[in-house]
Amino acid sequence: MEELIRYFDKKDNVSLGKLLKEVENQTPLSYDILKYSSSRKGKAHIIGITGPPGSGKSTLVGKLCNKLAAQGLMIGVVCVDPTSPYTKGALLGDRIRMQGIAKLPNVFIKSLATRGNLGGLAASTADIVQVLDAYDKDVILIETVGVGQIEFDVLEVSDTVLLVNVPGLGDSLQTLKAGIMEIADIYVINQADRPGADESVKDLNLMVRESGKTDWSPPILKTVATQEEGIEELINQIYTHRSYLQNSGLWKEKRQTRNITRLNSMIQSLLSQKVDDHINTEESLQQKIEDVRNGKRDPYTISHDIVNSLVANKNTYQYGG
Ligand SMILES: Nc1nc2c(ncn2[C@@H]2O[C@H](COP(=O)(O)OP(=O)(O)OP(=O)(O)O)[C@@H](O)[C@H]2O)c(=O)[nH]1
Ligand SMILES: [Mg+2]
Repeated sequence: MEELIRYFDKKDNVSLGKLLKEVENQTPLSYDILKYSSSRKGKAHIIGITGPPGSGKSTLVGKLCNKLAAQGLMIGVVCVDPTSPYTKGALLGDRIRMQGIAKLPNVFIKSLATRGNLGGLAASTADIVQVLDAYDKDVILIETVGVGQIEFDVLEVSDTVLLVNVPGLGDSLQTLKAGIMEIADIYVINQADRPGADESVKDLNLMVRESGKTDWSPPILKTVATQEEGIEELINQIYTHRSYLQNSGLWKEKRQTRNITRLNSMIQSLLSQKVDDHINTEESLQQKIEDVRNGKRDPYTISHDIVNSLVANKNTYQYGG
């Protein structure tokens, strides 16, 4: 543990990289890293950036990083690379790197692969963000493509969600999952140098006003990421949203909710591990399981039997961690 704490205190990108690698690979050490990092209350503003492939998320992240880094902020970037058949996302991290931000000393970039499992990444993204937060980052930017469950999981860990679209919304809106519209706190029409940007802003305005239920009315901004146009205004709106969260109490509430979500998911995973161990070691269960396999007994009854026998054995299955 002392050595871990030293790593945390070093505050350099090499040590941070090592800690994150352990967490990403879920090594035995990752448990201690997460335990310790959750005890260090971070201050990071967590920003999720989502939207259809090619809308300019990485370019925007690069420009945001440049400006925020120039303000002296410590920044963490997480690129979620969905190795899904829908996207060519394996290059996300590289594209951000190409924006030149990897050279900035106060910007740290972490690419995460999904191991081909939609949604399977969720816990790990939250873990990575937690470690970055504990490592005193001021801002954490998470880029994810607008596809499937991963996106919702990633956005759940975000304080502020940016939805990046391109002009010609009619088409791109259809590629977005239902529900994603309501998650966004700031709408960006990027590539506003292309025709139709104003119409898209109008269309979005209608949609957003229809679904508006909270005190926050999401702004709709135009940007040309490649030309660095509209980035200042975007940063202003990000800060405005942060103030809104803090003043309304939502900032605190989101963190409390995440703590409970984490508690629940840890309980689930510990329990499921216990059940697996129990099934593998309890001789008396093997015949019952075989009977379920052969259709002689039903899984409804036997699942209860297994859980009941685990509970009856609870003293021999205490958790030592
Ligand atoms: N014309 C124009 N092109 C842009 C703008 N912003 C980004 N691009 C270009 O659009 C392409 C895609 O940009 P990325 O930043 O990689 O988009 P992305 O959303 O990260 O893409 P994925 O990660 O693949 O989903 C690149 O060729 C960019 O140079 C813009 O404002 N105007
Ligand atoms: Mg990208």
